[in-house]
Amino acid sequence: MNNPTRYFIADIHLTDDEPEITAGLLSFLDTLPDNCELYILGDLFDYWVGDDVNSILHKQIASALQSLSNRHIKKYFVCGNRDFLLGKQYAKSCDMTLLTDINCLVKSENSIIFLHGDLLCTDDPHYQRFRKIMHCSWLQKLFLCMPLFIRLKIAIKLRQKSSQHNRVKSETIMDVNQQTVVKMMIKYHADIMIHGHTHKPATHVFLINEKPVKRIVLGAWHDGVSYIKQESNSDNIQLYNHCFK
Ligand code: LP5
Ligand code: MN
Repeated sequence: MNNPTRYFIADIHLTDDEPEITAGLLSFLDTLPDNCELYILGDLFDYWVGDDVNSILHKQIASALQSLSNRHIKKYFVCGNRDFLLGKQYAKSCDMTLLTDINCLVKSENSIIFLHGDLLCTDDPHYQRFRKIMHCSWLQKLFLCMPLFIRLKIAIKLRQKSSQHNRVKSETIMDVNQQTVVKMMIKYHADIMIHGHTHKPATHVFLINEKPVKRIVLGAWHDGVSYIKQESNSDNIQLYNHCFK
């Protein structure tokens, strides 16, 4: 069976305040070849407080993603720690499939596992506890019932708190835990792991049971494009980073 060419991106952090990032994403989408697949691994938006927001930015992105369907490009979305509330209604307006936190693409015997990446930061118990609370479905439902101005206030407060906390956390605490990576790769029989979140684009090669495996980390889009391309019907998978044109 023919596998399509696959593209992976994460951590675009779209916001009204940085139109050059939006423009960068829109031109990247234009360059995608027909019939490929696009996997968005979370933090597409800087924060998401509900599908009902309906801003110009949200509509512009939905329309750009939706129009990729005319070129038979399938879109998949894994939520990040900023946009975990992005729901079915918005996904439908983008003609994009919502995926679960951890996903596998099966190659011949092994697989590619992909996720946002925050689940791998297990040296940071404060964040993992915070994440569990944020993912409580009753709390999310309650939050989504609140008036928009209150939701926005809470999101801005959480962002401020997060920045304060991050300023005093060490780089190591905010990076992935290697044992967690290995455990997850073994569990999913993966020889390639793809994630974002840490904003540290790199390809790490290491051994699991004496077999070389790869962890490819996508970069954030603050200054340019970062994507992974897996060639159609091939094991060739590469990370690309370049400045916005
Ligand atoms: O996002 P980033 O890169 O700054 O840091 C992340 C972790 N921080 C977060 C928080 C998000 O940035 C906030 C997103 C808002 C989403 C919209 C609102 C939806 C609300 C839904 C309610 C159900 O994810 C950060 C990690 C870092 O990545 C690296 O991994 O360190 O983790 C933290 O900062 C968590 C703190 O360490 C602990 C929690 C502090 C929370 C304080 C609560 C204050 C309550 C105020 C409420 C009004
Ligand atoms: Mn993130």
